[in-house]
Amino acid sequence: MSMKRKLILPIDRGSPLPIYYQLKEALKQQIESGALKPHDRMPSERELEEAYHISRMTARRALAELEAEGYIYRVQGKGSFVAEPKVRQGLLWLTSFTEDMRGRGMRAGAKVLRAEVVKDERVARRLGLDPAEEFVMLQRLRLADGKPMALETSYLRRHFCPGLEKYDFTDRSLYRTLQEEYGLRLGRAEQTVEAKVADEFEAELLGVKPGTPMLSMERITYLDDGQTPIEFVRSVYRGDRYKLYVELKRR
Ligand code: 16G
Repeated sequence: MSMKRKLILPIDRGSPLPIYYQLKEALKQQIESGALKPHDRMPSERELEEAYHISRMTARRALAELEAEGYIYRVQGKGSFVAEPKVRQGLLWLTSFTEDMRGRGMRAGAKVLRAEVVKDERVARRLGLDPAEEFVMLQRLRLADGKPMALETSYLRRHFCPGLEKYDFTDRSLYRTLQEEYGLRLGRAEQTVEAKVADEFEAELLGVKPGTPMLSMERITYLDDGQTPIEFVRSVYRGDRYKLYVELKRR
C-alpha cells in the first residue's frame, strides 16, 4: 500500500507538540474516522520515516504508543494492523458477562482456573459477614469468541448455593445458574473501576504484554431484597479491548 498517496497527515514542525505525538494523534484520527479499517495494515516505521522525513525513533514511538493504547496490534514479521474497536460496556444495568457478549453478537466462554470452597476473611469483611463464612471461589478467564477478555475471580456465599463448585462453567453462565438452579434473584450491585497495569500472571493469561493498561473492577452483588450480599468479584478487563460508558444527567 502506498502510504504516501493514501495518508497525508498534518504534521506541524512549528508546534510545541512533539512530532511523534502529532503523528500518533493523526493516525488515531484516521482509525477513529474509519479511513483506516480494522485489520488494515498500518504504515511501517520505514514508510512513516520516508513519508514525513522523521527519524525512525519518532515513527517507532508513535506506533508503540498506538499499540499500548489498543489501536493497533503487531504481527511478528508482518507489521502492524488496525485493531478492532473496543467493546463499549454500559454501566447502567446489572448484566452478566454472557449477556454483555451476546449483546454484541459474540459468544461468551470461560477457561475455569479454580472452583473450590474457601474461607477468606478479607472478602467476608468486605461483605460485612462473619470471618468464618464459606465461599465458593470461582476463577475464570473469560473469553469472547474464544479470545481472552478478562480474568474474573468471584466469591459466592456457599450456603446460598451449595455444590456450585461442581458445575462446569466452561460454557455456563454463573448468573443464570444462580437463578435457575438455586432460585436466587439478583437485585443490584455496587461496582468500582480502577486503572492498573497487567502483572505477569494476568499478562500471560490474557495474552498481552506485562504493563498493558487494564481496568480493574470490584463488584458486590446483592439479592433482590437489595441488602443481602451474595457475590464479591474482582475482575481485570483488558484495557485495550474495553471502554466503559456511563450516561450522565444534569441536576
Ligand atoms: C460479569 C460481572 C461478574 C459476574 C459475571 C457473571 C463485572 C465486573 N463482573 O462479568 O460480577 O460474576 O458477569 O457472568 O461486570 P456469567 O453469568 O456470564 O458467568
